[in-house]
Amino acid sequence: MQSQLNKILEEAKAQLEKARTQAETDEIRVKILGKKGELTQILRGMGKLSPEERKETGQMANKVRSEVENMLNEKFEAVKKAAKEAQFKIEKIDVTEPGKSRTLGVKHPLTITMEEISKVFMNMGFSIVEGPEVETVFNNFDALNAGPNHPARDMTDTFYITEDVLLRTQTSPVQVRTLLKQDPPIKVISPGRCFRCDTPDATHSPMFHQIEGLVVDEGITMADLKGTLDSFAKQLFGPETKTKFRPHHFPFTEPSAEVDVSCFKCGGKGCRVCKGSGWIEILGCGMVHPNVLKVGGLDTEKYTGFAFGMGVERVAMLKYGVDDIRLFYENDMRFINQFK
Ligand code: 2NL
Repeated sequence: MQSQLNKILEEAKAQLEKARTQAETDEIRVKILGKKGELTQILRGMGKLSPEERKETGQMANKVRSEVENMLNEKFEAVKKAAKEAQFKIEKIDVTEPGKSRTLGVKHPLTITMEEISKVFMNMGFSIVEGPEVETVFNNFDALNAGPNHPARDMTDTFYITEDVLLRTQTSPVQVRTLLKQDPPIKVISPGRCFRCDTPDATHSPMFHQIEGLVVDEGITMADLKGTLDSFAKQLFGPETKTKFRPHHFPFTEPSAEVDVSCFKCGGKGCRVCKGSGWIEILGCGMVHPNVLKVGGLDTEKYTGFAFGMGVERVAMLKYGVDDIRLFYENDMRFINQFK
C-alpha cells in the first residue's frame, strides 16, 4: 500500500509537469482526489489493515494527499497566470500609436450662401417659409399677375407636368401660399430650388436656387423696400457697400426695380468682377402689385407690400469668384472642399 502511495505521488508529479491548462489540472485532481480517485480508494481500503499498519499508512496517505493538493494548487495558479498573460498579449493596445483621422464633410457653397443670406433677413425679423417644388400653374403664374399670354408661361421655358401642374420657376408660389393662409403683417423669405427649361452653360442651369422675400402690412412704402435691401447689402457685402435702384419691370410688382451693389472687389473703381462698371446686379424687387394682394383677399387701399428675389448661385459665384455655375452640381470634392 505504501508503494502504491509513492507511485501515486510520483505519477501526480509527472502528470502535473505536463499539464498546460486549468482543465488538465482539474482532470488530474479528479483522478487522484475525486470520489473515485486513486488516493480516495486507498484511504477507503485502510479499514482492512491492522491498527499499527493503519497508523503508519494513514500518516503517509495524509502526507501524500497534502503534497498532491499543494502541487495541484501551485500548478493551477501557474496555468491561470499563464493564460492571463497570453490573453493580455492578444489584447495589448499601443496607446502611443497615432489615431486614424476621419475626414469631415463640409457644407456645400450654395448651402453656405443660402444660410448666410437667410441669417441676415432672420436678424431683421423675417420668418423662413418653404413650399413644394411641384406647384400649380395658379400659384406659379396666375396669382402672380402673369397674364394668360405672358412669355414666362411658355412651354419652352417651363417644365409642365400637366396643364395645371409644373415645376416652380421661382419660389414666389410659396409667398402666394403665405398670402392665402396668413393675415398681415407678413414678413417672410422663401429659399428653395427652382426649375427652368434652360440649356446648361456657364451661367444657366435647369435647376437652381432662389431666395424671395415678401413684406405686407399697413403703410409699407418704397422707403421700407430700399432701407431693408440696402441694410441687407451692407450686411452681406460689407458696411461700405452702396446700392443703386434701377427701374425695371416684373408682372408681380409695380413699380419694379433691379438693385446693383457697389463692387465689393474694387469698391467701385472698376475691375474684372464688375466688368469695369463698378456695380454688380444682385436682385430684383418692387412694390407688390395690387392684383397679387387681391389674391390674398386683402383690401389694397389698406395694405401695401414689397417683394424681392435673388438667385443664390449668382450671389455664390460673385462671393467666391466661381466662373461656371455647373461646378456647383458636379460634386467634385476638389471643388467642394475649398469652401471650409
Ligand atoms: C429676380 C426678381 C422678384 C418678386 C421676385 C414677388 C412675390 C410675390 C409678390 C410679388 Cl408673392 N413679388 N417676388 C418680386 C420682385 C422680383 O425676383 O430677379 N429674381 C431672381
